[in-house]
Amino acid sequence: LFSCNQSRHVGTESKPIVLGYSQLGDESTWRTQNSRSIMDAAKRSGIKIMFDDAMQKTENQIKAIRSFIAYKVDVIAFSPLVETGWDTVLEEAKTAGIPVIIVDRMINTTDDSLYTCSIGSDFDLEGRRAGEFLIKKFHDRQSPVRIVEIGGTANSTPAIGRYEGFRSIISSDPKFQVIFSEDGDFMRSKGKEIMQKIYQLYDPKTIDVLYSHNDDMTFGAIEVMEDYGIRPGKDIVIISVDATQRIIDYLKAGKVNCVIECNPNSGPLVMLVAHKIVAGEKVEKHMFIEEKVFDEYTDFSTIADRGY
Ligand code: GYE
Repeated sequence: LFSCNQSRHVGTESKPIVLGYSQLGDESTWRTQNSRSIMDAAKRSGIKIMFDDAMQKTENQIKAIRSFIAYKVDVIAFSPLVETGWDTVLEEAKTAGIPVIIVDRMINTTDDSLYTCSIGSDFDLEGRRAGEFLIKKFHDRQSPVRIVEIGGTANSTPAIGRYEGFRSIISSDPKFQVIFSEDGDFMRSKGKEIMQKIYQLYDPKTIDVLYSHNDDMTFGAIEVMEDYGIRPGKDIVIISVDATQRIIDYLKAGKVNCVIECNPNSGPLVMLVAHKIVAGEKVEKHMFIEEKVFDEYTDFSTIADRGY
């Protein structure tokens, strides 16, 4: 059922920590890197990891967490697909006395005692940053700015934060009009499908901005633009989230205008926190990962290689 790394004895610990990790899927370049970061960091810090890929299904995540409980792992970590539906299984973990780390996305619960801590990004801030770029970019524009949005997985924390944070900024000026918004599940194929749908609904030349919740969907949408003879980054302003190497290449080539970084390399922090929890040390309840913005105003020579 699970892929396991080699167990190793480190320092004074007699037995390696066993960490059950439920990953939500492998829907994007970001996710592939995130899984790699977690596996690598586990190996490096001598943690034995039981890793399960839930293939974008909450039921599979719940099943995996239940097997971790049955196996009596030392720590459970998981990246929840959507925000709701976790209370029952987390109560089971709590009853079994197994600490839980929530990684990347968050859960929505009224009972904070169901998890030890969370490690992830500030998605609302990412959305606000996308909005701030538009304020700057269209500073001198009087006429309406027509925006289409391709969102992430419905009810997932990044989709909610990127949607709401963005609107909290652009709502300050009525010239910004989101004329279309649909969830593309963070997948390239859906980004492509949705962009095709948009171009059937609206004249491509009348759309000023694409705001896409991740790079994979952006690439799918760009394929459609090129089919229609629309020059990405020139005829239409593009904002993308994640900052994978390929999108940075597009930014440098002027095909994308703004990239909001979302950092997938949480592995080392997750392992550090797992070690602390097992050692009985106190950890912060919510830990946020630092992120940047890369846009057409950035000095490109300052952008380091992304590595994924
Ligand atoms: O932005 C997207 C991935 O949860 C932050 O999920 C993550 C998001 C990321 O599929 O590419």
